[in-house]
Amino acid sequence: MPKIISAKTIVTCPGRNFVTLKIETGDGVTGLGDATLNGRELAVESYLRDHVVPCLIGRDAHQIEDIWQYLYRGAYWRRGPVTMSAIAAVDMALWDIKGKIAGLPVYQLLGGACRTGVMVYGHANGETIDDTIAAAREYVANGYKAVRLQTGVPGMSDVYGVSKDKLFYEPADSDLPKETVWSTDKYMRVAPELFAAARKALGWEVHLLHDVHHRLTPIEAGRLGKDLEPYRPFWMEDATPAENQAGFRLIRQHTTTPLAVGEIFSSIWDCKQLIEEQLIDYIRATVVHAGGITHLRKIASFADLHGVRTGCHGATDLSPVTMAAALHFDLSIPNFGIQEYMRHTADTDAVFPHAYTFEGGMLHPGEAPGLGVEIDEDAAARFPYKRAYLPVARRLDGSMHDW
Ligand code: EZ4
Ligand code: CO
Repeated sequence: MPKIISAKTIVTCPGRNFVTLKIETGDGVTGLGDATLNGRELAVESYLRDHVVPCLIGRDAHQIEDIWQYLYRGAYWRRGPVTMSAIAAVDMALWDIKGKIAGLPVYQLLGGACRTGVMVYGHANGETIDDTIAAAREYVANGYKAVRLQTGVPGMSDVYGVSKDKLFYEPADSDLPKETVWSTDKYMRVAPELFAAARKALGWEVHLLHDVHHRLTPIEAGRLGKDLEPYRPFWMEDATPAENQAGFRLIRQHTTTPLAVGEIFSSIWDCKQLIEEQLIDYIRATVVHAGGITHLRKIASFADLHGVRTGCHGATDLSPVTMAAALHFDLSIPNFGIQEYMRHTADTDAVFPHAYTFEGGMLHPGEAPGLGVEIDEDAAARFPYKRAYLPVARRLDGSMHDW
């Protein structure tokens, strides 16, 4: 058996922080897992280093499901983003090892390809509607079939999804959480204007998406969904926080705009009701934050039974290791919907050389055995950890809102 003889964490900041787990077997086969939890990176790193790695030594790397169960049930303290990101990292690394030993890309181990490639969407953003549309045109010119649109809101200085550097939007950009101001009224007026202008300028062939980023109440989300309906968005994302899954019933009663949610979910229990009652159309749970490939497959199978498709989170805080794992998963499941794709910086790509490729609006994980991603540890060491937080949002009267 391929016995696990060592495992270590690697923290690096090639433009942003990443936590990576590297597992090695007695035969010298190595596997990588991403454990990055934006703004709380070191909590997961400690969880792995101090509490998980000692339990892995000597185990059979082939026993992916058993090790998953061991870490999930064995902790006693179940679920939550820290635990599930740590388990995810182990899971990814073990799939990577299994693929390398088999000489097969991971998607082959998951049942083989169900499609020729994975449709992705890019992020177009700008301070004004015109700037956003200009950015979207660039994506379309580069072959993208789907583009997410976010725009500045007049009277608000910082808006989620809008950045000065259009190519590499990175919200975790300050040493302590930046304080931003939020006005639901102003936002609710601009978003439909953006979509009206975008359809006029870009036509109807391209899929257009929008991320509300947890800012609305269910009835407000119903209103916005209705206002966006004439422009046929591919989805409205994270319209309202989803701790209360029943809240989505209210949105559903008011709009036919497709709903996506779940980038912050850590297990199937965060979306069981949403899926069972068909309150959403796309589940956004990801490999790194929802317990790895092993657990995400369960979520996807459950979703498939209820006509819900996947739309995995794929922002820059998910490392190339997660991106590769997501692509193997996306390629292999029947109910794939779309994959988010924010390009990483050149420094990040240099630290994580990878086999996945982009062509004609589609990503493909490549044919390298395992996940098809490596880590250049010398390069990683040149970029030490740098504390970075996501912003917070306050309403005009100073009270806290959801960022
Ligand atoms: O704000 O990943 O859809 N993408 C997003 C992201 C999230 C970040 C938080 O870490 O909502 O931009
Ligand atoms: Co989002």
